[in-house]
Amino acid sequence: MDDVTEPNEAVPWSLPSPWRDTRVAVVVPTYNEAGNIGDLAARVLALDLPRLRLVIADDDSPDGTGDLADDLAKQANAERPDSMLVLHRKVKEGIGRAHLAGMRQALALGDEYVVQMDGDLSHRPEYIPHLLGTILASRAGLVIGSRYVVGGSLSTDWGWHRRLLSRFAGRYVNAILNLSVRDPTGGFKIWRRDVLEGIGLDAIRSDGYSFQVEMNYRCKQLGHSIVELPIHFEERSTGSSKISFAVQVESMLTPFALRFGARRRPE
Ligand SMILES: Nc1nc2c(ncn2[C@@H]2O[C@H](COP(=O)(O)OP(=O)(O)OP(=O)(O)O)[C@@H](O)[C@H]2O)c(=O)[nH]1
Ligand SMILES: [Mg+2]
Repeated sequence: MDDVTEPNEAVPWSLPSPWRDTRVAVVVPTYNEAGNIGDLAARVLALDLPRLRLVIADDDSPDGTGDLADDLAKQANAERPDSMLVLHRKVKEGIGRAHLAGMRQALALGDEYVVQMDGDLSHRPEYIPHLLGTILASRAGLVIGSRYVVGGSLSTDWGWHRRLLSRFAGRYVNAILNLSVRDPTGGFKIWRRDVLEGIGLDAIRSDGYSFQVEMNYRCKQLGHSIVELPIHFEERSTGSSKISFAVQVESMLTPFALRFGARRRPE
């Protein structure tokens, strides 16, 4: 199927009660996102979800993202207590480790659903109520904001080589792990708390982007269903990508390790 290139609507839904009162954490790992964090926090906290908590997991960004996030959290918490939290991690350990730290914190605080999203505004915050409504309605273990289901789309700024690579990565992962998910590498997701507890976050090995795939695989192994919701994926407008060569190698090897190697777990 060809990519659909028109952005679909991202009108923030107002969910009906009691859904809008769900305790939901939105975990965002950041490394040098000073140009994005203000807009991101404002858009997340403007959603009509009074019990939403924004959790930033910053790895001591040299551009001061962590300090900016602290200021934003101070303001946010003055308006609505406990609405924003910043984790300051000492070392840059990869997006996977940062997500895990944020998820652990959310679970410890009693949040019932956990959203994970990037901090570069590629993932439109306005889709969060759509993700929450979908997981509540479907009782899936995981809902993925998907670029590759009907109605999903990619920024037209993505060149053909990037589209090809992303499609190849998805096919590669599905071929090895049989996930039957159209966007297995996507990073805009919502989890049910009990599924994260069942997976056991301490057992997750991925540091980088293969975290997404490892988590999907564990979810499926536990017998939970995965639902995909179409999203439009934006190109980042400020800051730069953090994908290193080591992270790309990890992404290539992880599906094998999960299926055949050291990370195999009984079905
Ligand atoms: N805390 C933390 N966050 C990270 C790390 N690496 C990446 N991130 C964040 O993870 C999110 C996704 O990273 P990006 O660099 O945008 O990677 P990407 O979206 O896969 O690639 P692009 O499409 O090129 O932007 C962003 O919010 C980054 O700031 C890391 O080592 N630690
Ligand atoms: Mg990005």
